[in-house]
Amino acid sequence: MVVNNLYIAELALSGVIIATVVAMMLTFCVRYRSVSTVSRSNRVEKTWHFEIAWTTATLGLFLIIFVWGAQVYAWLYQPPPADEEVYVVGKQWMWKVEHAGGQREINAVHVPVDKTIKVVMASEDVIHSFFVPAFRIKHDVVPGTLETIWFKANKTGTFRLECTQYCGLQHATMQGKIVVMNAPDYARWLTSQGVHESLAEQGAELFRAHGCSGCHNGNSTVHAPSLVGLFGTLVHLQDGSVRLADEAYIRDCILNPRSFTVAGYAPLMPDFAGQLGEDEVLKLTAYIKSLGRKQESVR
Ligand code: HEC
Ligand SMILES: [Cu+2]
Repeated sequence: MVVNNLYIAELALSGVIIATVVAMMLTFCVRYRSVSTVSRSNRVEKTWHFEIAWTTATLGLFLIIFVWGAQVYAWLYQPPPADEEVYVVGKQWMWKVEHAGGQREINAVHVPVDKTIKVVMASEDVIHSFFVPAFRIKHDVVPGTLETIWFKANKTGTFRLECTQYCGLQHATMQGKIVVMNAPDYARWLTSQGVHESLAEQGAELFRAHGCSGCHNGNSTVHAPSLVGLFGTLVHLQDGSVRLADEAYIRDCILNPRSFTVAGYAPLMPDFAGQLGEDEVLKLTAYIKSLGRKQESVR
């Protein structure tokens, strides 16, 4: 495994260095102890050549580790295209999990084996951290943003999920499990949950209930952008910058619309902070994602 190799290499390198230093220390302690009679003449003067050589050698070694580590980091934090998405909201002191099909669970995440799973995470209160030791993934869940992480489990079983950010009195009990199942078992599990509405459908209802549709579907009096096909495109903002319309962007549009305006529109988007919880925002996001591709004529 990618992370393990790096870890073992670092451990081995540190081991070699510690062993060398300790071995030399012990040898010299014994050899030159005060009662020993070995010759102390013939002292070696330190030379610049030697200093420079060992400094560059160790620097080189550690730079290799650095570049390697940076590569692993980039790999970990750039999710490949996901087969499945799971939405996780951390709150004191539990993990609330929702699947795209609308299935909900608490402190457990059921996923299929050998599939790339993208986890979209939000916090309702304080900083939590989503840690699955067996998968070598850990990511802070910070209030006010959406974080994503991914994994691909290559065997079935149950793995521990922990919160590793001290988040209050019951932090130690904020534990859960990741249940990795084979495809048929997973399909059976999904249907056994008895859900009638997918996340996107629930989002569509919120979209009507909170009046979003009043402005955002074509025939309204307010000039608001169509959200059809918005997801995954680049949005030009009034201040000239460009943002990728991902989960975090949509969240900002809903909860923090005052901080930016879409180019070509008046800043009329109301602020929904305090009215919509993180899981509702995730549902709206799922709905907006489900809206398919934008036709060029809409804008
Ligand atoms: C009063 C009308 C109005 C309502 C209600 C409204 N919006 Fe908006 N929305 C706008 C306008 C105008 C913009 C573009 C200007 C801006 O960014 O402020 C916008 C921008 C957006 C964008 C960014 C679109 C893009 O092309 O990048 C998203 C996403 C969005 N709104 C989602 C929502 C959701 C979800 C709701 C309901 C919870 C909602 N809006 C309710 C008027 C509205
Ligand atoms: Cu926590």
